[in-house]
Amino acid sequence: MDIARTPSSPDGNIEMADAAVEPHDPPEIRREDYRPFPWMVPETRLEFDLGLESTRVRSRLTVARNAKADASPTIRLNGDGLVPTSVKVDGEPTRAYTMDGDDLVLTLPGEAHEIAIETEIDPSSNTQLMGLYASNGMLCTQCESEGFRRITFFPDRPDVLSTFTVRMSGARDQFPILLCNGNRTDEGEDGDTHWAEWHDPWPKPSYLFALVAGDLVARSDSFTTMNGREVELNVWVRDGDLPRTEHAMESLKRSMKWDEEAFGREYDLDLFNIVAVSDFNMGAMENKGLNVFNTKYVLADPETATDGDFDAVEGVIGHEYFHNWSGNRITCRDFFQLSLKEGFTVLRDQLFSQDMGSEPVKRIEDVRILRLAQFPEDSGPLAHPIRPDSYREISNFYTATVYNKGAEVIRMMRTMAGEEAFRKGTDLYFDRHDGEAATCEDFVRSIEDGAGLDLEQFRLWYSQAGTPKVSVELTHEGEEAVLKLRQTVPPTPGQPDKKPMPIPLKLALFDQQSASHSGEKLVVLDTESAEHRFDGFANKPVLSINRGFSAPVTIDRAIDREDLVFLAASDNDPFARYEAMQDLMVRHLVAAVGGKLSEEERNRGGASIAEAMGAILADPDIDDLMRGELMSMPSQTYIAEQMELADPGLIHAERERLKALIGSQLSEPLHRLYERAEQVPFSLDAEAKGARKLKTMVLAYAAASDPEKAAELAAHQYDRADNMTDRQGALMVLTGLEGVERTNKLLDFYNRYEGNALVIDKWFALQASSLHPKVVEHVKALADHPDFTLRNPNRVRSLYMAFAGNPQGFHAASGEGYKMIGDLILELDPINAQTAARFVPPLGRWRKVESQRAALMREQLERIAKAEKLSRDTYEQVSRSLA
Ligand code: 0A1
Ligand code: ZN
Repeated sequence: MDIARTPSSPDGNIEMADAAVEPHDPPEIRREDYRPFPWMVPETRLEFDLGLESTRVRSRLTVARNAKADASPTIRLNGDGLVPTSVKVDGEPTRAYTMDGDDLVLTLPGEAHEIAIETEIDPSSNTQLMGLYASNGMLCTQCESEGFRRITFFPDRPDVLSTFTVRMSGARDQFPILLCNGNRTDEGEDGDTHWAEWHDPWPKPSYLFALVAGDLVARSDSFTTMNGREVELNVWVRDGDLPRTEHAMESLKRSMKWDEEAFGREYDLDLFNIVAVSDFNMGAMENKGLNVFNTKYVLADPETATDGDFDAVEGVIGHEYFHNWSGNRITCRDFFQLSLKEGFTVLRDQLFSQDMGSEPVKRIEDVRILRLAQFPEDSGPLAHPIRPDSYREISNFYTATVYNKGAEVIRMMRTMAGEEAFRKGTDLYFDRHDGEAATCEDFVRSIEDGAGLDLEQFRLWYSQAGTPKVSVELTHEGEEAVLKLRQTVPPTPGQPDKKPMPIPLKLALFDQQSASHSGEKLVVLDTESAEHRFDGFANKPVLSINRGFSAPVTIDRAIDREDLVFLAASDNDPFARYEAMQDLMVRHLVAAVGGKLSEEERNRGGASIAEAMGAILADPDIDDLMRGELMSMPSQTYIAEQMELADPGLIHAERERLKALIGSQLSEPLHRLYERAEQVPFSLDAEAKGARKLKTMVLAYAAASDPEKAAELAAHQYDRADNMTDRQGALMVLTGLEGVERTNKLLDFYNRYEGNALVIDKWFALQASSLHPKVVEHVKALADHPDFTLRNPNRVRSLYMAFAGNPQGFHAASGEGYKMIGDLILELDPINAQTAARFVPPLGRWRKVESQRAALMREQLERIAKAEKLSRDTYEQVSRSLA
């Protein structure tokens, strides 16, 4: 087997012990091998002659020896698939360089030199969407993590910071808009071509470089910063998309204001540009002063975007903007420190969204994402600490662990310090490390010093993988409540033994009669086991623990069902109420799937869950957005996580059965709720959003209990919808049902939105994630649809990621679902390795699945591993999944 990319020195900042490596075994890069780069690059000048098929790049780097590094006469400039057409040192052409794999290595005699290199690239054939590529006739870049080396030779590592000046020229009619980082300093025309010169005054690593050239139009606005700096804001899109940019612009202004208020961070250029592109591997990218976004996170209007889409746009705009400080002003020393910028920035975007909308609902959503994406990662073959120790391909480490668990880890520091002290810690961090390429350790030390917190043992959260489990037991003796806690951190690949970690648990002890408690407490469990005594309880209180999800752990609590019902109805912490409802359902489902309940017990258990939910439907003190959360059932993935070995077919069947039981027992109040919600006119305020959430929730329960009635209601909702939330919700339910309305509405939806790529993505995703028993056949047919293409990551994800997350299809007992994903990975790998590798983890969970399916999943991994050529991305994920 061969690999598509050369293995030598995939990351220049870590010196390789041995460059001659087997091509089918790409080298492992280790964090502990970090060495500072021997050279500094104070100035970088780039000139681009732009063309879709051929772009010429001339670079001029001033380099000087780095006194803080071991001296070396050679300088390694990373490249990826580049051929130098000219190399000069101090103005003199030279042939005295060597190619080491894809890298260009020069020997430099003096203390400081100028290196000039020319390359020529073909953006139109760049299907990996890394480096400079063409998308819909425009040119754009993606450089994180190692894309800059596909544009020109450079020390492509985050600890080499340089000041960039860029001149770009191209055909005026083809590329009327020319954008780059920083400020535009000059522009001009030369016949049919025009040019622009840009200068970014802030030194930055190459991964933050960006360039965009194309036929774009902007929504423009301005923002005045807290110190009176006037900033020009633009959201650039293709003609026709302009009406859908208002929400993005408003979100940007809210982000700028919020970062000043919440973290004291002010924007530092006179211009901030956002560009939307339709071919993009991820969500968006924080390039200095020129954020590049997937269209999915920019374009939104009520007709084509759901409430969830609106929230996502706001969150991602915030996330990228917040990177200007947590990521750009302070960047990462190496990519092992990725969580330094990503974990912190996710926390910042979560807090922003909490402040813009409903705090408890946002918290529940974030915990749901963590459980859906990160918990399975942490309990599987790809588990890694938030600061990994090694990698073969860094693109594989843009994970839920680095991002979402990383955010939870910093959130715990905030919880332990308190908000005010935490802010002192972040102020100190921004102050101390401004302009540097920092480490996670730098961050922790700043919080320690600024907040006055001892985080010595807490650092284990950065080095140990795996989700800790906390066993909880509450007993009552005399007037005392005794709380016994015990933690275990499960073994993960390469980490068989773990040390106890500090786990901050917010808790309250409820008096059942008065449904009140005498104040929330914070207990930090930092030993394997601990006991806490609480005085003054004549009767045994009810324990509410891990309130607000204060720690990213699983709680195994010995608690009566009645107490859970009490908490679901009466806890004053909305998250704890949600958790109690989830717990009630998870316990029931795990017992039912495990064959531990008789028919009668299953019905009785289901009936009592429905009763608890009935109380939630009737509670006048909850808003509808929260009600929707309390009504939602635990995901199939989360239920499977609670079991040693999961049978996806059985879990699905039991979950549907419980849904049907709730739907029929609560049919009347659910329909009353629906009728009430139907009266609320469209708006983007919380009340109307809550009403829309309830309507689709009711339809989903009805679809399980009374499919005919549900189809009728859903068809009606679809027809009278004046917004995408209602229309998509109705179509989601119909897509899972049999019948003529399914066909009609799917056809109508397609015809209505043909040509709108983001909505057609929804059309694919709805069918691929549907509960319909023939979903496998549907997805096969959709793969042959003329609108399907492997070249567009959004389209690939809308069909196949939706399918891989659909237990009905992916886990079909025949193994067909696994084979479809296996086929996809093999076909996509040479086109877009990064996206292909993201489909490996679903197959990698085979160890947690019953033996017959597990064998079929493994078979696909083995088939992929045997492929003649495989990217480093896919190779790493497959080999780790099989190990
Ligand atoms: N730093 C970005 C994520 C990102 C990473 C890699 C990319 O390459 C395809 C693109 C974006 C963020 O956290 O938003
Ligand atoms: Zn980020």
